[in-house]
Amino acid sequence: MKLFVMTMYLLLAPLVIGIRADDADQEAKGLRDTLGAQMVSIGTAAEPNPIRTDPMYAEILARDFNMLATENAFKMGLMRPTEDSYRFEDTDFLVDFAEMNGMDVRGHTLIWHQQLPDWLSNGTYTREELLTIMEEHVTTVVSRYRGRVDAWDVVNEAVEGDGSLRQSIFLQTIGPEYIEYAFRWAAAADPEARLFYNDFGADGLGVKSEGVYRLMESLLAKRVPVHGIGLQMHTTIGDTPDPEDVRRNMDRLAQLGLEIHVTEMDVRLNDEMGDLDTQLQLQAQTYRSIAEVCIQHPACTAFVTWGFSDSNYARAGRPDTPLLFDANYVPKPAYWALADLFASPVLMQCSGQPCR
Ligand code: 9MR
Repeated sequence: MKLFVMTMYLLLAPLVIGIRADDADQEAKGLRDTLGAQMVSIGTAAEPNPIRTDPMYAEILARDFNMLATENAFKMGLMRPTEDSYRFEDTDFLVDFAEMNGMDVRGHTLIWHQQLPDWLSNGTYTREELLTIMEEHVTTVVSRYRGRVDAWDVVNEAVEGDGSLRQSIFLQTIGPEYIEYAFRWAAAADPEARLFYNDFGADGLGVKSEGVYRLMESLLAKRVPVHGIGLQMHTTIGDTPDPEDVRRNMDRLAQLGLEIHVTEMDVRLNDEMGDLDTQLQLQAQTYRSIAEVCIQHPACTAFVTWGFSDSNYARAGRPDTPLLFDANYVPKPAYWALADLFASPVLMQCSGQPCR
């Protein structure tokens, strides 16, 4: 028996080692280098603590991605312990890390109705007072990182599922103008930064994406400095937007002159869709099909996943397995699907148009 196993090992070893060598080459290279010629950034959301404490996390982050989206660190609830103070340790750390590793930064996010500090959500403010708080916040944060944060999610998730504006503290206290104020203050604080509106559930076509489109149209008609739109792309296998609808949505947003980022892609599994292997293959296909739409679209300049490891601790405690690496940082089929797509020579031809 032992002899049989040894013989089989010797016969198969070159094959096995050969496959591993290819995989190892890709892993050593990283997605960002494979994608290089496609002129699309490949990003992921990241947290400061895993970078500080887990060398493997930091290594993969810098090896595979050339854009770092701040998952939580810029949110007001973390940044503003009191009305008079700012906490910049984590954002400084993330921006430094990105710079040291040749990564662009997506600053997420300046104005959002969630993760607000208690002093703000429990306070009672007049319209003028809340405008002053917003102006001070946007101006202070954007000025501090002027020239270092490449793209800001200036306003996040301001539209409801039915396409109307969300009834947030900002809308109720200030009115719909809070959105344009935020963009104008951000532009004044860093005229070079790319300023984005970011939302979920508006990736393909439908009532919400129609509402988001109309919001963008009206902001641009008022010459509000909004440069881009973030399609978050939180999905579940079996319930993902049709890639052709995403393409059509990108087309109309691009016609408004907007740049497009896929900003928070993750793909949750669903046990109703088959055994684990089947689900992982569907997950891989979903990542690939959306990334392909982005790469092929002239206006889509970044493809960003919402974290990269399924490890609970690396994902701020969210118990899903929707990302490119498993909890032990082993690349999943989704990783290989992206690597294969990014290496595809066909896509590098830029579809007969000038390469971006
Ligand atoms: O990933 C973020 C998680 O760690 C936070 O607890 C959560 C708080 O609401 O926010 C998550 O990120 C969200 C992002 O900021 C905006 N779009 C939806 C994201 C996933 O929930």
